[in-house]
Amino acid sequence: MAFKSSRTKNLIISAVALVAIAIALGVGLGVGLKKPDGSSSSSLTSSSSSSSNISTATSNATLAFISKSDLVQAHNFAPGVGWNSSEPPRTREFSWDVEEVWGSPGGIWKKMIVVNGQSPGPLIEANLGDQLVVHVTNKLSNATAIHWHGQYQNGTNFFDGTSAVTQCGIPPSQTLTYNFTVQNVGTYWWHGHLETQYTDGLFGGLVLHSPNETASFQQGNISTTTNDPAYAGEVLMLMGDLYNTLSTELLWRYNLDGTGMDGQPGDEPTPDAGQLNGVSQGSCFYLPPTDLVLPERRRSLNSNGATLSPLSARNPGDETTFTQYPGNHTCNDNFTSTYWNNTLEGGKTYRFRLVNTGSFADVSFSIDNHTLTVVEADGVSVEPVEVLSLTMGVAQRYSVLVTLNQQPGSYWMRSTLAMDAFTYDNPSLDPLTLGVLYYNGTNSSSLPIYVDSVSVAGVKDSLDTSFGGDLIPSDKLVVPDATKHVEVDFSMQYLADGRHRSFFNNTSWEPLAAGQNSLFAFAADALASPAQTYNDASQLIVLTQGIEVMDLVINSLDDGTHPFHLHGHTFWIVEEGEGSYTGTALNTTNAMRRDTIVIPAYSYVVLRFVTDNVGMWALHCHISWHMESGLLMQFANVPSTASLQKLIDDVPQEMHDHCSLLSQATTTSDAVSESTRRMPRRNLGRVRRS
Ligand SMILES: [Cu+2]
Repeated sequence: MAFKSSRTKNLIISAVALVAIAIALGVGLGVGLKKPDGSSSSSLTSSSSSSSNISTATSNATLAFISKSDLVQAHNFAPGVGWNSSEPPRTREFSWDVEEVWGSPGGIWKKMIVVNGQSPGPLIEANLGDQLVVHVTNKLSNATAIHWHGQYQNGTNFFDGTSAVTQCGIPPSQTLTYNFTVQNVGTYWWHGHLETQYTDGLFGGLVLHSPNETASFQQGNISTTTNDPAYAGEVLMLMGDLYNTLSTELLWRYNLDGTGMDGQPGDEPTPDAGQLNGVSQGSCFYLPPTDLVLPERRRSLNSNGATLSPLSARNPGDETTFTQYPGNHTCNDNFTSTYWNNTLEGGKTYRFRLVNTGSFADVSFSIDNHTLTVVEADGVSVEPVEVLSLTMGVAQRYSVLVTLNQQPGSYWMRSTLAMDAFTYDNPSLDPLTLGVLYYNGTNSSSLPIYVDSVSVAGVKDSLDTSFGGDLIPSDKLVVPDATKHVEVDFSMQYLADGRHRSFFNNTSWEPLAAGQNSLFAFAADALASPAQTYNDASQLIVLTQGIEVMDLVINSLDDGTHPFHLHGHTFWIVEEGEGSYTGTALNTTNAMRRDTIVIPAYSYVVLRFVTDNVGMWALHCHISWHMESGLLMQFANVPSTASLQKLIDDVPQEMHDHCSLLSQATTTSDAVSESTRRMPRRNLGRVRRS
């Protein structure tokens, strides 16, 4: 749910100016808001409709503080170095500890969820056909699950990592070994898929190489001779929005009856900053207004942060002042604004792999004075198109080739959050996050000068990602004719009791009770009685027996844009238009394929996919707040009873054990958040928002 708000450039300019001043001063200035009265500090834990609250079950004193540089220090953002993409398939094994720490990626200390002390977490890089074995040990106080975005997981649906859909979650202090074959190539990412955990830092890159990777891009005059590699190296760019408040607190507030974030439940939390490979220019100039009770907050917004008082001296991690919602926020006084940067060789061409790892906002990317040649979208190679910038919805990816053909020097890389979906202003937010591209031999302590965007003849200002636009797959598959048609509407509504929820048709998804997941539950039912349908107040499951070619129509009845992701499949986009679908002829010529599509307001799309991948696959909006308010449905593919039986037989015993542990925890301890995850079923009489 989002209102288009018109914004002046003044806000942006003033925010840029503030950051510039911060950089000039070279310090993170701590200014703060008044301490809240604390009267509602117990609301989160006492609310039956709350999501998990990490802070209740872990003593803050036990959490480590990770410095900003350490968070990203060990990360590899240069995939492909010394990589052999044509070696025989092999097993690649990783051991991950998922843990909660205090971090300050945006200048303010917040609880984060990290892997091996890093956010973004470790890069996984592999070749087609490799076996990925990832031992994930959960050191959180809540369950967790890791999703491998865009992976087909054909035959291993239970390793898709979608909590309450394909697994029960990894209980605290338990380990799950994800073990699957790489069946995709291109640019992907992995992220937590339990509630909004990835919003707090639980994500990383997943780069999957094709044996003939460079050859596939030797077209469109990118390479002068067929023997030249199409690119000299790769750069991974994970970018997106950043929140300085723990996401479970924001989620609780987002859905809160009567008040929401800004007086309106369902108005999404406006981010506090952007990040580029974990580095942000977020600062402590203005603390998030989530500290405030509503009237106070509105005043603070109206005054545009003019009446800020200095941050009182508090120690981060101090239990008495720094725990639960509404909580206080403490500036990391050692925070200095920096830029993610890298140095590349002039005259050469590089493949930049761009990923929107955010939770809400679209992101635009550009490099001053340089042309981006788009060659991949969501793992699908596309005919090269030259642009100056492109915009990614949450969870979308692109590869662009960039030739360093300018004067040696330094150039800004710009990652800009789209603000048009934000329902209220956040004065601390600068939507622009900068990185620096240095030509080899340039003084890497000098920053680029600001330049105006320059038009280049024959180069489009921005990538047209709409239907019939710039994206044409370079591998033109024959699109099979549809054999099955399913139509769903989605909307965001208020229940009769005032709560805000999101719906597919009449279903607002809620995770099954702790210790359950729909794959295991469905499979048992389906094997016993294959003809069942599944559609109730909290689970909308489209069951397909046999292999069909599905046309899925999604009609948006909402005024915002939504990035929808289908697990386990790459779909063809065979139609898109305004309003709801009325049976318009479909266009399959050169239909683009991808796994995440942004659906504009009050529009429809028709997605075609083959239901040959056995298991339970989520389709959901990738905006964290929307999925968690119910915008998720599922496809149960049963190509054959035998394939489903085999899938269930292959489920590792530890996954069943984890379900048992979580259901036992529910009955014995309130400290485990699973016990409060399930919202009480209520009458779903709804009122359409006007
Ligand atoms: Cu959405």
